[in-house]
Amino acid sequence: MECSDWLPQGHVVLWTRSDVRPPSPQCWAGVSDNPFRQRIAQVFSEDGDGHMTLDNFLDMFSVMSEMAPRDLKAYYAFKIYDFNNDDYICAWDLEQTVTRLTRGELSAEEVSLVCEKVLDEADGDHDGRLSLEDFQNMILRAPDFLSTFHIRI
Ligand SMILES: [Ca+2]
Ligand SMILES: [Ca+2]
Repeated sequence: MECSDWLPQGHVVLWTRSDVRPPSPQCWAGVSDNPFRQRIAQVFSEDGDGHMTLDNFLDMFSVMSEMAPRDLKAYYAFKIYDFNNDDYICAWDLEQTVTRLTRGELSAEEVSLVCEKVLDEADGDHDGRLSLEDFQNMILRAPDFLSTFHIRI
């Protein structure tokens, strides 16, 4: 399993500590093949820059585990999709999200159509952007959302 293409340099060695059990290969596969891996690293790193400490790693893998409560996963998924870190998912954030999810297979018009539709359906208070509450309600209505969006957290 090749992880060095997304791991912050110099941090891989931490897993050689005997008191830390490395995540399963399946878990690594989910992250290293994830179009959001850069965002995930930013969200879980203390400096917001993708430089993760051992604690940050452990947090990340506990959120990604099957056992993590859905609300916790939703909270981190929200942070990951909030690209400009203003605590709302606006149309622009959604465009970044959809573009990554579809791995560039949609045209710009198709991407904005999808974003409009998501906003339309999920923007409960009609302020044109998704708050964490809007986002959580959307996930409640569509429980498959997190897995559909290829984020195994
Ligand atoms: Ca935002
Ligand atoms: Ca809203």
